[in-house]
Amino acid sequence: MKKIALITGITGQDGAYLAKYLLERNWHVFGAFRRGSTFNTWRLEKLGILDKIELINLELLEMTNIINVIKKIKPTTIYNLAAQSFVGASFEQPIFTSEVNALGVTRILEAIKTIDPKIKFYQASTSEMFGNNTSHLLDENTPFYPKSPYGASKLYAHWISVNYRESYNMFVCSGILFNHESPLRGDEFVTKKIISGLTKIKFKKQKLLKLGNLEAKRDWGFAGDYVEGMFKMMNSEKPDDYVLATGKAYSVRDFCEIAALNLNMKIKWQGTGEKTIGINSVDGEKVISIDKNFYRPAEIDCLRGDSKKARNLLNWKPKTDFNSLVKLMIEDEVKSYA
Ligand code: NAP
Ligand code: G4F
Repeated sequence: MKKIALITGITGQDGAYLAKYLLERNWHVFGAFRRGSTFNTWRLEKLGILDKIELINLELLEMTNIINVIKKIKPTTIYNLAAQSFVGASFEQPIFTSEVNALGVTRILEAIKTIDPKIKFYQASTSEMFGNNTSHLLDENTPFYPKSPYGASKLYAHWISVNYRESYNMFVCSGILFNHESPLRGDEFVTKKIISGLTKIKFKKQKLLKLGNLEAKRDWGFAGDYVEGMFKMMNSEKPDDYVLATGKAYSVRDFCEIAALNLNMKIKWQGTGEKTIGINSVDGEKVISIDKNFYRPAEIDCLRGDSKKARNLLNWKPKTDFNSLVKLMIEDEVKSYA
């Protein structure tokens, strides 16, 4: 009999990659999406899996909806990937972010406990929970100190997940994932914004790319590698929490430089702080400037993870390094201009 997975957040980056991964392993996949005026299917179409998934409406703010969906489809495993996932927006909408990201998780856990506590549950936790803990590589034992409403909401979700595992003996894993990117990344996130902006500039469709803090460093991996880690957690013997990361951190400035090189552009920087500009030294045009609107009220300077627990216990490791990630994102972006 086929195993049944319910993925919340099916219209997002990770939802699409995870669905593809599970379908390739013969899982029956239900994809949950929230009702809106339009249904955003481009990622599922791009991966060629839209017609292979059973789609179902699920809103994390609605307890009854969650209960009915679980009763109806009787999943063996639920991957909770749905969230208000944009850190910047969480400063503008902290209450909505908490309702979805924090209480949404409690709603699902309560529904599982009531309907069938044997249903396995994966929670999409995040390196944002660590906050500005820059002194060393971050792992499962590092204390948390979130610096955004998003990070705080995810920290609640992480602890409530641990709590249900320990209190009710439920199979609950929390994957503490560092930034992971891909051609399916949402337009607002900095990697996709840089790739899309510089490509448009290269093809003369845009003049200038405006960014915020160039010095922030992130541990950027490829989303396709990370969904494999989620699957391995959920199919290991014992439920637990795992960090998934590459162990290397690069700045937003580095990302711009490497992306530009992949487009045969070369960024030369001038000025400092808000006055920084990036010139394409190939033609002398100004292509990058700073816009303070993209600064955050609180920033995390550097996130770099240590995934040795996942490497040792799950035999997971990232296959795509930073340069390959930037290259594959550029190659995909350029296709739309060919
Ligand atoms: P994403 O592309 O922003 O996708 C988020 C998904 O959640 C979308 O399908 C969105 O639906 C859905 N959603 C939002 N609010 C909802 C609600 N109230 N009810 C039901 N669905 C809702 O995010 P992602 O990059 O795939 O990330 C997946 C998960 O991993 C998220 O929980 C994120 O916080 C977490 N995470 C991501 C990273 C990363 O680097 N990507 C790292 C650590 C953790 P719409 O399409 O309708 O907006
Ligand atoms: O791409 P970002 O918006 O990602 P951020 O904030 O690190 O969050 C992502 O990763 C988390 C895991 O650590 C996830 F949990 C979360 O859901 C999301 O997927 O910003 C990365 C860095 C930040 O320091 C930001 O201040 O880039 C800096 N940045 C500089 N200029 C910018 C910009 N970020 C955005 N989005 N836009 C800019 O123009």
